[in-house]
Amino acid sequence: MWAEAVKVGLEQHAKGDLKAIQYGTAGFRTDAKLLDHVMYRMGILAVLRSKLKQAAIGVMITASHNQEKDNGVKLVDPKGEMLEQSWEALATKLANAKDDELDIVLDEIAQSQGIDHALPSSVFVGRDTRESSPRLAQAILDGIKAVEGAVIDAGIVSTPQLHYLVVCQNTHGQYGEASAKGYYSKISQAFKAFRGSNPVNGRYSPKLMFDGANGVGAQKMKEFLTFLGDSIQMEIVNDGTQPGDVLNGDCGADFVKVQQTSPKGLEKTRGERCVSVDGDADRVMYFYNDKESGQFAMLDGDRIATLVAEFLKELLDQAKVSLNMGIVQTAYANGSSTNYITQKLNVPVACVPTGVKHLHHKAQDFDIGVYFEANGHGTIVFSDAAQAKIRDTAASSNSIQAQKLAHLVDVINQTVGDAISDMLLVESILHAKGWSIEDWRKAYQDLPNRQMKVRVADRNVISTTDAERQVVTPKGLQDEIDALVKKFPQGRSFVRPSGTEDVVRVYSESDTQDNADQLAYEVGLKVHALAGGVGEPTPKPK
Ligand code: NG1
Ligand code: ZN
Repeated sequence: MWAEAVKVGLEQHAKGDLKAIQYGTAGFRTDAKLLDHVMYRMGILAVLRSKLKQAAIGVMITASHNQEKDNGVKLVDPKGEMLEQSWEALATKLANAKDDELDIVLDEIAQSQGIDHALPSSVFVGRDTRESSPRLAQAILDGIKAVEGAVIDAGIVSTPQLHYLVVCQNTHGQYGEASAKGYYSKISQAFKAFRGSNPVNGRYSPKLMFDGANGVGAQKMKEFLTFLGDSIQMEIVNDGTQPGDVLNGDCGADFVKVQQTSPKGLEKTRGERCVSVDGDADRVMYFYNDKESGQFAMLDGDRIATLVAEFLKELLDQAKVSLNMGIVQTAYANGSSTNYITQKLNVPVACVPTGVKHLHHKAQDFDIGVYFEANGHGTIVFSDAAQAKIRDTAASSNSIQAQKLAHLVDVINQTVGDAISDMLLVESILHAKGWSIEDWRKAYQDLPNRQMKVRVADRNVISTTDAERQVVTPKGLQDEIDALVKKFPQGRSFVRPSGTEDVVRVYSESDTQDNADQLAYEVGLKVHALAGGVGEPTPKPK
């Protein structure tokens, strides 16, 4: 039944002999030139998914922190989660089907899933600021149109805004109004209500510097500021409006995290609280350069998770609301943060494989699940019962703490990690505590660490277990890593294939930066030797 429907679009969006592509950690992601047919097909798949779920589905066009020339697409499920795993395989199958077999593969999917074509559908389409995004959005719209799906074109939005829209639509406005204005109003009102009328408190000042990665985050932050009024005093750099501005070019959350240095435009700041977001504004990184020494210091996702969990715990105790809370991390979490959580906070902590879907899922095991990747992607999810308990206590008692908790719940975008909402959450807590960014950093000292990439012929030769902390194949590699780790004080290291880039990632920690660098280097050499390294191994650290 699909042959006629997809024929017209197929001529325009043919795959031809382009090589196979895989739905990875964050959807399909590669050079934008290779994605047109994938977009067309994902438009069709989103319609099928919407019919199956009888709910709105989201499609976001972005390659997040990747370079400008890349792009990508990810599907958002009805409750704001990432696409269900079994459908990732269907997405991969559909994206790689030969042009003249597309109708057959579509039939197979529809039949195996029991999709009723007569049912209505609704697909939200959003895109980032990449030059290739409008063209790729058009391919998605063509796919949706080919199978007569209904589309809501959200235009340029951050990834978390798109997730928010989908959830608002599917909860019939219960989560909020399904519009950009609804998003800004809900969060900014809660932020102002939590904070009260005085933007200054103790050593906290409302002034901060914002690095927009020359992407959608800068645009959306500007819109947000019109709702926030004078509750925040912000200077935005890397807003993408200057000649020579390059998306994620020497700026943005990933640059700051991996390079462990200030982004372009903020190198000369001294003592100011600075924030970087990534190319689709779902990651946030705090940092500052010391007032006197100029020394760079970073506060990443682990720091946000511990700050938030500690504060929520205090508020819950004071409000006498009993709810269980847990923190979810990945193997990239700094060892010091994990120690701090277990020894000082006394909060249960779980470790899951990389990728938001794993974190989000695990976080739902708790009444309040705080999940963050070290790279600054994360949020807090509250069970329905937890939200009801907080709201009931706020309404029925005079507890200011319970009311504060209720406001905080609305500052948080629970649908997915959201750089701007997370930032406002951190700002709320620092304000409440009267803390400067230096005060925040005193909680614990990060272990020096290093992230590195190794190129190999086929990254899938590396398989892992134990939340990616142990290598299974190639045989012998884990023994080599264990032997190296033993040589370094407080050493820890693991390797895994990236789900978004064609590389193997190496992570290491040790007592000093030199040791962390050396450990990563030596582990990298073993990966290169045992897992089919391509080209020269990474040079020795200086
Ligand atoms: P990969 O390329 O699979 O490591 C990266 C991040 C993930 C996640 C995805 C999606 C690291 C080490 N990895 O995945 O945490 O954010 O991108 O954007 O930060
Ligand atoms: Zn991102």
